[in-house]
Amino acid sequence: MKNLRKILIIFLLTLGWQLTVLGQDQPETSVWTSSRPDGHAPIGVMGDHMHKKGEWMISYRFMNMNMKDNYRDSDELSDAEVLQDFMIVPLDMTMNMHMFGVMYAISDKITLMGMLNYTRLSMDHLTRSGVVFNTESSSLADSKLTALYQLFSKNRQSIHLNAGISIPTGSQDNRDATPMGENQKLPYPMQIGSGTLDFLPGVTYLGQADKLSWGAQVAAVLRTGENDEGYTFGNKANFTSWIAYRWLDWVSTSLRLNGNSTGKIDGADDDLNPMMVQTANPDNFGGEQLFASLGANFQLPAGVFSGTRIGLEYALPVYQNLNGPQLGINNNFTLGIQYSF
Ligand SMILES: [Cu+2]
Repeated sequence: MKNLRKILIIFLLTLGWQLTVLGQDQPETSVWTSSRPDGHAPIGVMGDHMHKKGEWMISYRFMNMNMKDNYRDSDELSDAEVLQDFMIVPLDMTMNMHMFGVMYAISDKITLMGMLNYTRLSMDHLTRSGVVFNTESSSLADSKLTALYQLFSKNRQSIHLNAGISIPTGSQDNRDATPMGENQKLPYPMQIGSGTLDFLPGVTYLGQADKLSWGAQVAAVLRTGENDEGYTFGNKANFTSWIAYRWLDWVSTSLRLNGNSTGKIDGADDDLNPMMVQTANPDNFGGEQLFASLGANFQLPAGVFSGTRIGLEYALPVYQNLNGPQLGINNNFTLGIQYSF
């Protein structure tokens, strides 16, 4: 909780920084507008913007996340240290996600959003006897349906509520060959779906000046019930805030902070042996992380490419305090393309 407080303080400081920017230049319009490159948040933020009544948007995002090095609290552990307690140490993990999104505004105040996600995971391990092995899993992940409801839009600032659900379309019975044998149940981080119906509440704040823009979002993942394997992933709180600068009519760059706090796994999958490897122990999940990212948004010129945007974002961890041993995140890259009509 002490670290959660630290994340909150950083978040509030950046929000304060953003609000001081507010009075600096004179507005050319009085309402917040999405029709500028930074009219959409950095591409890693979901549900950041609304659409005008009758407008559609389709999007595709590719996300690559690399995990490396084991942590207990904020201390990095060597492979040998982890192998004192477990037969196997995870060395690194890669997550590749293909996310397909649709947005449609049923009114100026309500935008609906749906998201499908295909995920591929790969993890490398080392055993006490020195054998290196890899496991992989891939499937459709959980699907999301969200309604965005505008509460406020005045003086080039806007606030909307995010009300979403996550439908458990992802698998929790991924298997692969391990030194234990063929077709073994893979540990929790290699499972792609939560297996539970999850609620996704949030609030998003956006503001604009002539060259600058900023925003903040507080969001949560609240799990309900227990999945078929007998466990529930931890709830998650996420805080993010960003600032962007519009260099030209078609390009903006952004700086973003993103902090999260996640709980441990509740319950356990009886097919997994928690003594074998850290990733099979429900206690070695969750913690607090803070990331800083650099991003760029491009709004392609009118004509053939009218309504098309491209966004890039690269994030690095600033702080990680993990219930461990647990693999930390090394970097995260997102590339997205959006088309509105
Ligand atoms: Cu959109």
